Amino acid sequence: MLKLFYAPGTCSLASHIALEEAGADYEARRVDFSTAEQTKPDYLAVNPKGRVPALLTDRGVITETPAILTYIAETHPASNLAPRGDAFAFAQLQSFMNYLCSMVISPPRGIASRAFRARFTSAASSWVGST
Ligand SMILES: N[C@@H](CCC(=O)N[C@@H](CS)C(=O)NCC(=O)O)C(=O)O
Repeated sequence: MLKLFYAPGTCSLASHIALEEAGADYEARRVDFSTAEQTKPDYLAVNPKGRVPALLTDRGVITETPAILTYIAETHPASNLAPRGDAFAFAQLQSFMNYLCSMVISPPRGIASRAFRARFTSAASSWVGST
């Protein structure tokens, strides 16, 4: 069974949603940021980067949200979470996920910035409109 290491109010929500949408057989394991559990040896053994999300699979741990989302989509094809057999559409999906991860949640230009929010809204609208 898959095990998702997550913390409330973080980017791990995307992986959590994808697991639910896929109807995956998984267990959610909360990482307690209030005690800095992500910095403790037990969690660093799961993800040495000390961050969530991390997805434990039968072949090992996957980190980085785009990689986790792609894995969930590929292992649950019936859920149609990602386009299959269409290289361009798949690249567009990768493009958007990587944009979200590298720009939107990364300070100081991240979503907290008012100027960035306006640009993000415009970029997201055009992406959604193109699918
Ligand atoms: N590039 C990673 C980012 C992971 C990340 O930064 N996670 C944050 C929560 S959104 C975290 O775990 N922070 C822990 C900390 O700051 O100590 C991804 O895409 O999954």
